[in-house]
Amino acid sequence: MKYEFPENFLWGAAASGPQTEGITNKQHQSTWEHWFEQEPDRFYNNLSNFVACDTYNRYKEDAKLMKSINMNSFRTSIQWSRLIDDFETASVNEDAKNFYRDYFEELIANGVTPVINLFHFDMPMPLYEQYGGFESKHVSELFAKYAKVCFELYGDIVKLWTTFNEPIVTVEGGYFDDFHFPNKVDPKLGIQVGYNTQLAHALAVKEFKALNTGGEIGITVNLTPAYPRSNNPADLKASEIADAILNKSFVDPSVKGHFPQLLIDLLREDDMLPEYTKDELEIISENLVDFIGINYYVPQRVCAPRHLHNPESPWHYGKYFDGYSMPGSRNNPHRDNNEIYPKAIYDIAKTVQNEYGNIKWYVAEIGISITNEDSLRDESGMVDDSFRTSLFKEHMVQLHKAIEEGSNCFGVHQWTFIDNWSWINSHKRRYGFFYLDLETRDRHMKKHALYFKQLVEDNGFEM
Ligand code: IFM
Repeated sequence: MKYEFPENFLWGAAASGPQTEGITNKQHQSTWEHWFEQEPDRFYNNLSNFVACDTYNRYKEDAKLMKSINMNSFRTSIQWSRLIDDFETASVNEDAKNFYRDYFEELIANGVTPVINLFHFDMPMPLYEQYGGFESKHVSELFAKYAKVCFELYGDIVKLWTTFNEPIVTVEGGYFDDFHFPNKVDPKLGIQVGYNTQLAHALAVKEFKALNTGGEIGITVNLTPAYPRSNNPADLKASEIADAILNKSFVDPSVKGHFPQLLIDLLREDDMLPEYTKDELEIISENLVDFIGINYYVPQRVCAPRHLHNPESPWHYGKYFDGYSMPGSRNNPHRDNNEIYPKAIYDIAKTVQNEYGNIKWYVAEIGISITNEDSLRDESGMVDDSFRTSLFKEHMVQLHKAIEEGSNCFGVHQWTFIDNWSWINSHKRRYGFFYLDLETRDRHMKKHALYFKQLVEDNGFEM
């Protein structure tokens, strides 16, 4: 059967500034460079992002590589800590300004539409030192100023923008589960950070709409559909709560203009509501997105909590649900045995269609990780990641079915273009179309990239 996708479908890859650019000519640190200097042992094999893909120096070569595999679009992010010199006034660093313009123009010259994100976990360190980052609403306002500068500088050539990537991860990592700086276990503050992030998002959307540059703006969220273990009411309740907290918390306010009632009730009951004002809620409700980017990696199997929450422990949403490993599930031997469940893409598409007014959306990341790709080389030395190709196809079949049924999906970006540095996992897992040699930083095409090239040429595939 031939699976054909809509005309002008975006086919490409996603990455981010802090994971690719390296620190060449960067004035300010983000929290990531700072944290690495303080605690390098927290990062897999003690590898920093100081060089990463060295994109700052190699973006011209990279734009050609994108073209060579027919990518027609690419998401990366501007680094706040690179572009802005003075965060209060949002004054611009000239070198950074020219770098990003040249980078985006180079993409366009190679037939690649840029999708530009503004914050990918990378709080400028001076803003953390002075204000605690998004712990302060002043930083939400500074974010909107920075966003406005980006729209003014590049709005003529960038037509697709997103404000944040996976905003919930910063909250979980930084304030609940100790895998992002500032490594505070302070859930109430974390919830405030989440709320202030949503406010920053809405303020940025407001700036965007006021400027009227003619493009579209969205937010990128990581969705993990919550599947209950059974129809037992306790399991159903657990999955409903997991969904409200982990999936709807940022999507509902961005698309519908208000936070999910279940989330509000639960936080009120536990005395965990953030500080908010009526005016702020109005800003959130008035500044809605044009589209959503959705990152999908794994499903979430959920059951009722097995144990009572220890009242002496800090509050955690885990008191309402537990993760559950489904007997008989298919798992990825190349990545910590994570579950493989392509149908989740269909389920996500249907949720967007049925619960979010069939808003425009795209798969902003689909990531198929392989930990040890060096063991997969063929006689020519090319990484044979056919495993990635078959899984990719299975996910695309599900997406295709949803599109046939009316889902308003306009593209697919694979995470990622060239294997890149990924936070505390540094270079542990590889996801790219191109293999990154960590000694030379040279890029080598993998077999899946050839499949992708054909897929874009045909705007579909046979299976
Ligand atoms: O590297 C990350 C990315 O920054 C956000 N989504 C998941 C990727 C792989 O872990």
